[in-house]
Amino acid sequence: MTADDRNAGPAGPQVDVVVVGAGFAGLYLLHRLRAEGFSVRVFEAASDVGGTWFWNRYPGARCDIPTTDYTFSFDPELEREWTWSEKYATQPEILRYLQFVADRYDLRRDITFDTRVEGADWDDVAGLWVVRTSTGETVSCRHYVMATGCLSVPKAPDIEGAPRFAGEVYFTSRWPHEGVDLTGKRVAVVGTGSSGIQSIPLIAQQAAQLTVFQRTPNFSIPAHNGPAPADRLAQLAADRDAYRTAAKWSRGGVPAEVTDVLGVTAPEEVRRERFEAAWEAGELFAILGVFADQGVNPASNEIVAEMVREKIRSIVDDPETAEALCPKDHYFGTKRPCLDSGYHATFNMPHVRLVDLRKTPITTITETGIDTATESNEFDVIVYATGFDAMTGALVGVDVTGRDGVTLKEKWADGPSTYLGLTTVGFPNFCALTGPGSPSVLSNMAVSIEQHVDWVTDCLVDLRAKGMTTIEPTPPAEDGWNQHVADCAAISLHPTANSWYMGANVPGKPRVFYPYIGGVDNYRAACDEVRATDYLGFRLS
Ligand code: FAD
Ligand code: N01
Repeated sequence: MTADDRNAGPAGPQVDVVVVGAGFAGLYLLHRLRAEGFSVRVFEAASDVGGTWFWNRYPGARCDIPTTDYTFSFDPELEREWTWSEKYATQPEILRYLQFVADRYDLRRDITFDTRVEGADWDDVAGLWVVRTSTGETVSCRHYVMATGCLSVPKAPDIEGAPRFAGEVYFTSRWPHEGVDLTGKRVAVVGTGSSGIQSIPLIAQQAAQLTVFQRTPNFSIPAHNGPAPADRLAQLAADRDAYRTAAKWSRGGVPAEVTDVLGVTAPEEVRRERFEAAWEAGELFAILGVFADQGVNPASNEIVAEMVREKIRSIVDDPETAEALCPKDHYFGTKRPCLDSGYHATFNMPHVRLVDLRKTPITTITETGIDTATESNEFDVIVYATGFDAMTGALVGVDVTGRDGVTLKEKWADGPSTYLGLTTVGFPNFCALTGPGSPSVLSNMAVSIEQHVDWVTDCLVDLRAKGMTTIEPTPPAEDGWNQHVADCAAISLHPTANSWYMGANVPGKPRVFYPYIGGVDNYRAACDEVRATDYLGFRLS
């Protein structure tokens, strides 16, 4: 691209690529595209880089994939320059890391902060996207990439009376940067997903009274946090490349044992031994892989689920509270299991109480507190840990208009439809990183993000080399991929749960299984094959 092109105005692209979002994905994409000589503008709604780790500053916020793996691997030098202090780093440390990455590669100079992308329109005649921002700026580009995150749009409070509460209100996903002093306060937490389960033990340390409003108990295992795992560090030290390659070709993006032990046929002592080892490891993919068949066979799944419930009953003193904390309405792993630090034991503290909303639902939030079917409670603070409009919220939240004036929101009204979880028919030169139909939230996102960024960048380099300017998937390729995504989900237990993976947490959201459950390894192979076959399933022009 020449300087003239860059300043060409509506008739020509001002930049090659506009990227939305400056989290893990947007940062690495900017770095790679720039290194390949593309001109790039990144727009970010926040005032700095970090994405998830910029916004989610609640007490106890940490990663749940070990830092040996939840980290960029594209540059061995970067890996040498950064040492993680813990197995599961806290939010401030992960944010510092992403800030360090931004500084190290001088990324901020191409990022416009405090700016939301509000719309993007495809101009079929010019073969360009025209991107509109909240500051009134309009930028035209050849390629438009949304690195807007799967868990970046908080779910709006959907509880009767919520706006009436006159006390302090906080969302875990938008925690104030200056922190919150809860000392001596009567605090309510609504929600017991990963955010609630991570924050509740720390909130309990400060609050005078803590009441946890639980609609669905979640499976949670102790993180056993501490120093970075010695075995993984040793493997990395011995052969970093081999370790990273193993991660790329694993099912979940973390090198992990693949077992052929079936829960239903294994002797009791083998079951127990395998479960206890996974419990002690405190790692997601260990507990999800106790048995080869736990993700597909209800009987095998129940063995793991009941062992987790036994642990909960052994930790929580009050039998009624313990039983209420035992998940029974979904199979283990069909909602993302949580990794906690003292969650269940928190309910043994005298000032902490669990309200089981299945027995006594919230009737309304009042000016002074929360009323349930049987009681009125007064609070100084309500904390909402109520989750996100996941996977598609940030994508359809922007007015993206493709060919023939069809918006992404209209096209996906009955659920997302993609080719490779990256692209969609009718939207040429458009990509959504870690979008629906890709392994994304079921995997170590650091690995999945690097894979998507590398594929997209390589694709743009290939297009340029061929003298092509436009790429769009074909309808049969998209139909085929959608079918494959649905088939993989259908043989698993996942679609049986009312999870955010199914869009079940947002009223009115289409109920389909959003991510691709076929594995990081198989997904990578599919993407590699498409590239090797000269972009089979795409129309290039
Ligand atoms: P994000 O980090 O979400 O960044 C997207 C950015 O896009 C945001 O900064 C947002 O402000 C911006 N944006 C969105 N829309 C617009 C717009 N229209 N205009 C301008 N800017 C916009 N994953 C793991 O693999 N392991 C973990 O341990 C893990 N822990 C997590 C803990 C929490 C609390 C949460 C919420 C998620 C966690 N995840 C984890 C998932 C996590 O989201 C990803 O790992 C990763 O950080 C996503 O990076 P991203 O760049 O794709 O998206
Ligand atoms: O959100 P969630 P989250 N009334 O949707 C409840 C990642 N993450 O922010 O299950 C009452 O899981 C809701 O109840 P129910 C991770 O991928 C990772 O906690 O719908 N309750 C549920 O209990 C995770 O999966 C970490 O019945 C209401 C909770 O709120 C994802 O982000 C940390 C309600 C929401 O749980 C989302 O996690 C944090 C209502 N009206 C996040 N509405 C790590 O540990 C909702 N709820 C790395």
